[in-house]
Amino acid sequence: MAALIDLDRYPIDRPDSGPGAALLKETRKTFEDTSLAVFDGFLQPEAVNRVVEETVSGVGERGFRFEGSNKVFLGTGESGAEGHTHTKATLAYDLIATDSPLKALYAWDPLLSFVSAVVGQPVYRSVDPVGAMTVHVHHGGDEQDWHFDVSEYTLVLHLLAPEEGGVLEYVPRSRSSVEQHEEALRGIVEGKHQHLTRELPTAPGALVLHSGRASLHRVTPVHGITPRISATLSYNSTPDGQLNEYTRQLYFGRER
Ligand SMILES: O=C(O)CCC(=O)C(=O)O
Ligand SMILES: [Fe+2]
Repeated sequence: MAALIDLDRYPIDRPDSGPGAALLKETRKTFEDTSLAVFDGFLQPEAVNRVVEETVSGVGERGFRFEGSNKVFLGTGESGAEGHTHTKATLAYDLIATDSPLKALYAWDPLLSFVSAVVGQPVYRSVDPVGAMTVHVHHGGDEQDWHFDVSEYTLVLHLLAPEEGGVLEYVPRSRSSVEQHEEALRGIVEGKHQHLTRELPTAPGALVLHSGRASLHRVTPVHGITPRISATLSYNSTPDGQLNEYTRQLYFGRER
């Protein structure tokens, strides 16, 4: 794993060691306060390059290009944030190479234990055959509009940064207020509540943990010739967590 992850900086495999325990303690606190945790330079540069290379060829051959708009509450068909679009190319889990570093990372139990310890409850990898872990490519002009995820927790790996844009905007634990007050959603979408919103530019090698089912988020429009590439690893607090057919059809062009 040391070839993939900077384990000196992030000793997630040694939670009982001094540095491992300190990292866990600090991350738990940050996640509790903000429902976010960001680890810059988590992936080794070599691993980042390898995944970018395999993605660029894979997406051309096997990727699915989605062009539409999100419904805010994914899977319910409910809308709310009109006027924004969602376009990107996605490589589904079953189309990512078996020997990809991404699959090794997702299968690595210390990472699962770390996520569980940070969020404060046992989590399970998604069992979705298509969407458990995916790679996303946003080209110039692409964006992903405001939404809540189907999955409870997500690890996002930043792999390639565009020249401009492609910022993850994230409104921590905003779901109940958005569900209860129509104007809360409108305010966020119209940028009136920017003080609530965290903004994370794409930083290749960074790992981001978020709770996307509880927190409204989006990826701002990408500009320039370099695409934005990211991977998402999904987790739930139940062992049977997966996407619904609506979401699979939307993002992968097939129901399973
Ligand atoms: O940063 C990304 O590419 C994915 C953003 C997102 O919607 C998510 O992680 O759920
Ligand atoms: Fe999301």
